[in-house]
Amino acid sequence: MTMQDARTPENPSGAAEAQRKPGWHKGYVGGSRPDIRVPVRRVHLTNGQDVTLYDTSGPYTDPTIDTDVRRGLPPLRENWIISRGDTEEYAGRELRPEDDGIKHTSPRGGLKNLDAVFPGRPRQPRRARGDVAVTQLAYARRGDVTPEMEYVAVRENVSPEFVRDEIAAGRAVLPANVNHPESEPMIIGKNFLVKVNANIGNSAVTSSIEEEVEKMTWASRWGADTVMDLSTGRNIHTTREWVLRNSPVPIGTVPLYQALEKVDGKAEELSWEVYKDTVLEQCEQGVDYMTVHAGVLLRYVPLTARRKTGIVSRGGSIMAAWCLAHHQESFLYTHFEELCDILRTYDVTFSLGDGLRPGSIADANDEAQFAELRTLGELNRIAKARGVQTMIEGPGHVPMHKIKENIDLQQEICEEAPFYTLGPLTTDIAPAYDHITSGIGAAMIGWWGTAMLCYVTPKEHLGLPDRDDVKTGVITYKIAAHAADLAKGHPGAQDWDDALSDARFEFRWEDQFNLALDPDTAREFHDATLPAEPAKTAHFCSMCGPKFCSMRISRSITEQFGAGESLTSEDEIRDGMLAKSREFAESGNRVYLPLAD
Ligand code: IRN
Ligand code: FE2
Repeated sequence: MTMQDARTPENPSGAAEAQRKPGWHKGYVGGSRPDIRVPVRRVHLTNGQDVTLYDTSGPYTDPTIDTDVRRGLPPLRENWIISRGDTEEYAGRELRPEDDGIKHTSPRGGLKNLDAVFPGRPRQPRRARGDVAVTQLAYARRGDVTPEMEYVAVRENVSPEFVRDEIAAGRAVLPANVNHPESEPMIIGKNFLVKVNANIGNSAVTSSIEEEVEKMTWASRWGADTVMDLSTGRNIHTTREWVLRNSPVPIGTVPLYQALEKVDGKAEELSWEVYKDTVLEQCEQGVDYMTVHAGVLLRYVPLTARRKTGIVSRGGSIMAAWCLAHHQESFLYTHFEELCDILRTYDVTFSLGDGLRPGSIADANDEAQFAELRTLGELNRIAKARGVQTMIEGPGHVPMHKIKENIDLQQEICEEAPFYTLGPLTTDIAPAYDHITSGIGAAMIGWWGTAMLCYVTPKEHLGLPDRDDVKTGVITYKIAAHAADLAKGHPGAQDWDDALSDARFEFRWEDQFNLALDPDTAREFHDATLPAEPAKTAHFCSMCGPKFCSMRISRSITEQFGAGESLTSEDEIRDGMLAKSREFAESGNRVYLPLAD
């Protein structure tokens, strides 16, 4: 993107912004080989400096790449996957009408033209040659540094060997299905930047395929590091295909939801066969990680009976119903090893689901939740032994004083496997504001070691998020994640804050907007009270006006007494204030100050 190009990630068309210079452009940082080019966001400041930020927005913000949702993104990782020589193409599982949530009996059929599932380039699924692990975990344990590992090392500003060792230890995962070559490698682990996931998904009543693809690109544009497609109902297979082929971020799913569709929503009719078939379908499509609620055991279900809100996890309640109907341990638990052996031949990462997470403050950290956590610890060891990358989901509604205990236990029981947390929501009293009730918990748990935060939108408990809710959820969670990065002392995390603070202190309004997580809203709020263009260079904002602006006053004092000296004397401060007061009067009580340069 040139400096003249008005396209920005917030405004891909550039239409309305034609007059304004772009606040940032897409850049790339190279690796040891020409095909490792790590995207970054370079914010241009008016003082001539650049600030480089992590970028999740994918090729959509690179005007040199011609993106077309009907064709899909360029398969960035394809050569890396092929040249490892341990995978092969194969015919793949045959698609069936019910894959798209349409029953055999439906008079209108479904998936009528299978070629039309996705119009892009023809693609055959790929899997391991033989029953071996083609996972980043297996490579890391062998001592290999893959191009994917090097890519995330550049992204995170650490050494490739450090990335490899964290993956080998099971402390981090790099979700990268061999059938999702379009994805830009990223890493989830407590010794890396805290990541954010955004959920999308259609419902029976609303939302089209295009809308879901648009929600995915929208979420990654605002900083979502992964996206989960939680679609149910019609077009489920086709929607996922479009999302995957166009997604620069790893995609997660809950295969159980689709399996349930295939048995008409009757939990007791689920079986290992239906489930396994659905997992294979999604592995072949390229899903990078899957939530598996294998920790819900028959004997844990009664533990939820006296809870205030019982079982609130969708997957958890489906599995509890199955266990009770059959009076057996679930097929997810009894076939877990077989499931591992499937996932490792595609490099699909486990996200072991928290089916018994509390749904209210009253139920936090109870026996049901911790019993399941112990089982997840056991499953984590099995998955790791079979070469499958694994993270652990938690913990729902948890008040602030119980969060530390929760994550400490998870880290101990699951041998530091990445914790992937929903919130936690720290109070139940604010429906419509649960992005905030949960953002508080997310910041705390991120600080204490959560690797990825599952966003919560203002619509939580109330309805399906629309585009604005997705943005609000992502921004809220980026705040929590970054606050956690700062508290953890992640190297370089504070550079962003420092750049924004400098811009604020020096009254560089444009720089403040461009550095903001949400430049559009920051600019809009400012313009609502001070719409005139000169106000953006005026040395105050409308909050306290020219006279009482604390930044203005302390800046004047700094200028007067020199930045190095400490202002200990009250007299000096009062003198400074008096001088400024006189200066203001002498300048004719002028509201706008001319720019110094
Ligand atoms: C994350 C942590 N705990 C739960 N999650 C997310 O909740 C998970 O990643 C997935 O998006 C969703 C699964 O919800 P149920 O089926 O557990 O309610
Ligand atoms: Fe909830």
